[in-house]
Amino acid sequence: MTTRIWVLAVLVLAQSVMGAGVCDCPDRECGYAPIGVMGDHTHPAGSAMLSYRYMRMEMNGNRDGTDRLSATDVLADFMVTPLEMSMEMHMLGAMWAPSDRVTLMVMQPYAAIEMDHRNRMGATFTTASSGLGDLKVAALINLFGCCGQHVHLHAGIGVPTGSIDETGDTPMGHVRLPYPMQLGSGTFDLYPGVTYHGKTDSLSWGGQVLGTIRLVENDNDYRLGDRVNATAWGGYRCGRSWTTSLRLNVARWGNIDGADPELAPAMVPTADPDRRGGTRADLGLGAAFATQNGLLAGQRFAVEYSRPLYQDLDGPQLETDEILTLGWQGVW
Ligand SMILES: [Cu+2]
Repeated sequence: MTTRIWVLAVLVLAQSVMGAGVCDCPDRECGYAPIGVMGDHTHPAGSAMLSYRYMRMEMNGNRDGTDRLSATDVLADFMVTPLEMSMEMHMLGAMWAPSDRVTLMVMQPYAAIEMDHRNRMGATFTTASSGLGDLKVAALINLFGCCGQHVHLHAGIGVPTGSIDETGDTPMGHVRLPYPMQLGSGTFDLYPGVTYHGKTDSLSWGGQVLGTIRLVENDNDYRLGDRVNATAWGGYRCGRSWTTSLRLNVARWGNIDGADPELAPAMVPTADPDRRGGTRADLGLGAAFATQNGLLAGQRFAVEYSRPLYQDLDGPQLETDEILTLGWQGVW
C-alpha cells in the first residue's frame, strides 16, 4: 500500500513539473488548499460559504515509540488491549466575511467512533460512541495580500459542545469509556494560527501552522494535551476545473494532565493519561473539481487521502493507518 502511495506521489509531481505553465487559472479557486486543511482561505467582503466534509480515520495495531507491538505484547502489561479503531466525522462549516479584512468561520463536527478490544482470556468486545464534537469559532484576519501571495492569522476558540461522559458496555460492566472514545475536550480551547498561500496561473502552494491550547481542567479532572499542527502543500491545476495536490502534515500532541477518576489506567492503555501523546507525519494526495459555469458554478468538490510516513507514540497506543476526507464547498 505504501508503495502505491509513492508511485501516485511521483506521478502527481511529474505532472506538476511537466505541465507547469500549460494550463490557466482564471479565478481565485487555485489559491485553495487541499480539503483536509481548514481555514485555508479568506473571503472578500459580503461573500459567504457553506461546506460539508466527511472524514474517516482508520487505526489498526499498537505501537510504542516507533516500534509496532502485537496484541500479546500489550496484554503482558494490561488486562485489555485495543485492536483497532475507526472514526467517522461529519463536519458542517460556514464562512462569512463582514469586511475584506476579516472572515468569520464556524465548524461543527459530529463523530462516530468504534473500538475493538481483546482481553487476556481471549474474549473480544467493541465499544462505540457518537455525537456532536466541540464547536469551533474563528476569525481569520488578513495580514498581507498581493501579487498572488496571501497571509492571514487565525484567532479561534473551541466551545465544549462534545461529551466527555460517554459510557459503554464492556466485560467490566457499563462504564465510562477511555479518553479516545470521548467526543470533546470538556474545555474552552484556543486555536491560534497562521496560513500562507501563493499561486501562479497553474500552480498553488501554501503552509499553515495551527495550535490547540487547553487552558483549564475539565469537569472530569483532566486537561487534554496541547497540539501543534504544521502542514505544507503544492497543487497543480490543469484545465479550468481540476486541481491535484500533494501535502505533508506534521502533528505533535501532548499527554493528558490530570486523570478522569472513573478510568482505570492499569486495565487498558487508552485509559492512561500518560500514554496519549505523540508525533506523526502524513503524506496526502488530493484532487478537487471546481467549475465557473453552469449548474455547479461556485461549487467545489474535493477528496484527499493521507497515510502516515512516520509516527512516534507514547504507547502502547493505536497507530494511524489512513485518513480519507471528502468535501463540498459552495460560495455565495
Ligand atoms: Cu470559504
